[in-house]
Amino acid sequence: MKLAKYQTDEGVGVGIVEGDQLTPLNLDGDFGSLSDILEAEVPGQVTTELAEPKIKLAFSDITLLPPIDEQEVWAAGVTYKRSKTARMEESEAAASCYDRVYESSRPELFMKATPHRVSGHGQPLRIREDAKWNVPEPELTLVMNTKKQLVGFTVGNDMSSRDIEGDNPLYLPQAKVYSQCAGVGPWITLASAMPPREEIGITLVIRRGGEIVFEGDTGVDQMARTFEDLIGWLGRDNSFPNGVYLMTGTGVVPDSDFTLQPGDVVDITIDGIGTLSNPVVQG
Ligand code: DO4
Ligand code: MG
Repeated sequence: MKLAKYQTDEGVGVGIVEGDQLTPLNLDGDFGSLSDILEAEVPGQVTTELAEPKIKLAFSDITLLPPIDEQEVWAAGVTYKRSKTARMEESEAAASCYDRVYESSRPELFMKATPHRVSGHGQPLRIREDAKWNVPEPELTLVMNTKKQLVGFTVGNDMSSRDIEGDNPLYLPQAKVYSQCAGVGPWITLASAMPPREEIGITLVIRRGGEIVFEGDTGVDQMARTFEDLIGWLGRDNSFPNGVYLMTGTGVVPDSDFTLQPGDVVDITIDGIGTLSNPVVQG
C-alpha cells in the first residue's frame, strides 16, 4: 500500500495510490494526518478503514506534496563501496576517514534536512550558488514513527556539493544542508508492501534538454549495512517526537567529471516505491 500527501483547492489530504489515481482518506476523526497514520499499530489496516472508496482523484487534479509532516530527515553515508571510492578520490585529506567509516561498526550519520528544506515530486531541488561540483544521491529512505519503528519507505535524493565536501570534511553540513537540499517522495510505501531487501533496485537518470547525460543503478543488496543497524545507531540516546526519516546512503556516484546544471531533471526510481522526479535550480 502506498500513501501520498497531496494538495487540492480544498486543502491538504492523504490518499492511497492506485495506478494513476488516489483514493482519499477521511482525516476528520482520530487520524488527522500522515504522521498519525504512521503512528498506528497497523498503519495498513487504519488506512483501509479511513479510505473513501467512492471518491477517486486523478493525479492531474492534485498536487503531490512531499510525504512528510514534522519529521527530521537524517542520512547515512559511505554505506556502499561506490560511495567510499568516490569520496576517497574527491579528498586526499579525508580519504582515510571514508575508508575507516566504511569498515567501522559506527556508521556515518548526519542531520540532512528539516521539513521546510524538503522538495517533493516535481518540486525543484537546488544546487548551491557557491558550489561548482554538484551531484544528486539516490537513496532508499526509511520512514520511522516516534517509537523508531520502521513503518515505510520512500525515495530520497541527498543533493551534495562535492567541491565543498572535498575541500574539508568539516564543511560537510554546508555541502549537504541548505534550502531545497533534499528530495523525498513521491509517496510512502508501507513496510508490509515492500519487496525483500535483496530485490530492491535503485536507478538514477539525469536529463539535460531532454537527453540523458547520466544513467546508473545499484541494488540495496550492495549496501554494507542493514536497516536495523542504521536505525539502532540513529536511535542511540536520540528521540524523535515527530518521527524521523533516514536516507540510507548512495551506491550511485557519477564520474568525477560530471556536475549537475540548472535545468537538469533528476529521476530516481526505487523498486516497490516509484519514481521521484525533480528539476534542478540554482540562484
Ligand atoms: O561523507 C559524505 C557523505 C556520504 C553520503 O552522503 C553517502 O554516502 O551517501
Ligand atoms: Mg548521501
